[in-house]
Parts: sequence; C-alpha cells; structure tokens
Amino acid sequence: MGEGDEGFMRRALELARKGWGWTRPNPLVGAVVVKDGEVVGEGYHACYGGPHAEAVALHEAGDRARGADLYLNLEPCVDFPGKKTFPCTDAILRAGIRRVIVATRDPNPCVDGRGLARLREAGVEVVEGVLADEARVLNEVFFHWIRARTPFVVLKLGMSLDGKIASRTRRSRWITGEGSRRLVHLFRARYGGILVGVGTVLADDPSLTVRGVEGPQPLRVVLDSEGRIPLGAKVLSPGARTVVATTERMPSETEAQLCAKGAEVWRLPGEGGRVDLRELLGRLGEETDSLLVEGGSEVAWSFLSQGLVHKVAFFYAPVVLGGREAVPAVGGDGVEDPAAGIRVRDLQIERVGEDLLVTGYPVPGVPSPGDVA
Ligand code: AOF
Ligand code: ZN
Repeated sequence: MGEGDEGFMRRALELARKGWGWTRPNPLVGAVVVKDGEVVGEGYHACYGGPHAEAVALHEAGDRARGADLYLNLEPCVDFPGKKTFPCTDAILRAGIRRVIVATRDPNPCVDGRGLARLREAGVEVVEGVLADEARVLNEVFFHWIRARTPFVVLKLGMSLDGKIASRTRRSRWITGEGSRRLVHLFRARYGGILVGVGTVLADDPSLTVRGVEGPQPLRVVLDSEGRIPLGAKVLSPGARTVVATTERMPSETEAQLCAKGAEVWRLPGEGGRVDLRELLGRLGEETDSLLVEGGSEVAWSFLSQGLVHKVAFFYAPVVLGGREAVPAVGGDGVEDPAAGIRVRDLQIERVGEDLLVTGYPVPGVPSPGDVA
C-alpha cells in the first residue's frame, strides 16, 4: 500500500457521498485520478443511468491519465446484459492507467471480481482493500440489495430516554428534537421506501414526504391488513407514490376508493390475518433497494422478531415520559428470556442536537420457539 493511498481513497469516498439519494439502485461511487502525487481528475456517480464515476474522472484527467493511479471505492464494472453505460474497465485500459486502487469488489453477480481480473490480465497493477470497511458501510444498501433483491431494511424510531414513542395519551409529537427530524428527512431521501403501520397513520397522520432537504421522494408504504386507513390521510396526498399493503380482509369497496385516490393496493398473503412481511419485501425489492420502517411499536416488533431488520437507528430525546400505559418503542410480545433478546452489533453513538442517535445491526439469530410474533 502506497503512502497516500488512504488519503486519496478518503477523497473517493467523499466524492461518492455526493450521489447520496440519487443513484439507487446503483451504488455510490467516487473516483480520483492521481499523477505524480497530484490529483488530475475527480468524479462520482451522480444519478442512476448517468455516467459512472470513472468516466467522469478520466474525462477530466484527459491525457494526464496515462501512467496515472486511479482510486475507487468500488471495483470498476464490466459489460453485462442490460447495462446502461460503457464498461469502466475498458475505459481504464484505454486511458492507460497504470495502477488501480479499490476499497472493495463489486458484489453485483455480473461483476464480482471480473473487473479486477481483467485489469490484472492486461498488466494493470491492482491494490484491493484500502478503507474497505468504510466503503462497505457507505454502500451497505447496495451490497445487500444486489445479492438478495429485497430492500435493505432500516428500523428508525424516535423515543424518550426511557424508550417510549408516545405518552399514555398516545401523543408522540414532538419527542425528538429539530436536528433528529432533519436527519430523518435525509434518511427518507436516502432510502427508497418508507413504511408505517396503519396505527401510526391513525395516531399521527404523517405525510411521509421529504421536506427541507434535497432528494427524491420515497415510495410510501402503509401496512394495513384490514383497510382501516382513512381516505383523508395525508399519506395519500399527491407528491409521492403510496402503496397500501393489505390482505384479502380489505373490503373491495375500500380498495376501489384508495385506487381512486391514486394509491396502489397490494393484496398479499396473510400470516395470522396480518400481511406476510417476507412476501411484501420480495415485492418491494422489485421497486426499490431500501426501506425505512418508521413504526409504530407493533410493526417494529413484527420486523425485528422475524429477523427482517438489517439496521436500527434509534433516536433518544433527553426526556423521560414514564407511564405503564405509555407506548414502548418496540411492542409485540417481546421475548420471555432476556437471553433470547435480539442482539445488536457494531453500536455507534452520535449526538444530534440534544438527542442521541444509536445505530447498529441486529444479529440474525434464531429466536427460541414461542418468542416469535
Ligand atoms: C462502476 N462505477 O460509478 C458505478 C458502478 O447500468 P449501469 O451501466 O449504470 O451499471 C450499473 C452497475 O454498475 C451497478 O449494478 C454496479 O454493479 C455498477 N456500478 N460501477 O464502475 C460506478 N455506479
Ligand atoms: Zn462502471
């Protein structure tokens, strides 16, 4: 590994982040061309269907790319059926790059090492694994979706310090602060879909749109197995697509009314009268790469207990609500034995204004019998 490799890779990651929200289901990719220790070209993948990071950076570098080093947070692509752009591996060879430094391989089964192999065969020096962990976290959505073809699921909950998402009067506004709410809008722009249970629609009437930050509007999804969603709900307002995920229990009249309001009704198989979440995720995976689950507490437990959450983002406000009738962040039956609790790995803590944001990755363990909702 050369001296400045990490520094230039850090720059590639920084550039990649500029595509935040616009590239899905493509990854975030940044590229830096370095000649004699100096940056001569930079680029990033700015939007889905647009030029790849390498193409932009090599174009900027022009002739100076000959004999230069190229830093990439992701392995360059090769050709495959249905591809929208010229393969970057070929562009790199044509430009006469001498050394390619990548953070990670591209897990796309159509690429998966072929890009690097091709470069090596052509005599280009390839270095792998520089800032690999950072690069994998940056593209955790892509790394999941491209292989599983189901959305990467993030469970986001805003709660009091004592873990309540609503007081005993069911009121939930506003427990977390301004900074947290802003960050939630950034999340909504980053992830392709937002899901809530109909209970949340009835209690809070959220519109589930992105406001105050740059980004595309996510697909709004309401879990509503019986069709209780009010026709005047804000989530049905124009401005973003809305899917109401339901079962055969929704009256066809309700379905017709919802469709007339522009919503899409998905009738899915039921599990004990509730929408089968695996079926829902399978179908959502055809529409988007990621899903932000925003509650409420029953929905949170349903996803968690079935091992369907990839990442949690819990916001804690510096306030205690108390009350045995208050709404806990995660409801359902919970586990009987604390040893059967859902472990969360790689916890990270951040301050967001006065609040704390805790993120981590639930470990897909096997819950003991009787502990599954
Ligand atoms: C790169 N550089 O900037 C990106 C890559 O349909 P296309 O042509 O846009 O190709 C999409 C695939 O290319 C995507 O699934 C992923 O494997 C890779 N993304 N590769 O070399 C980039 N965005
Ligand atoms: Zn490419």
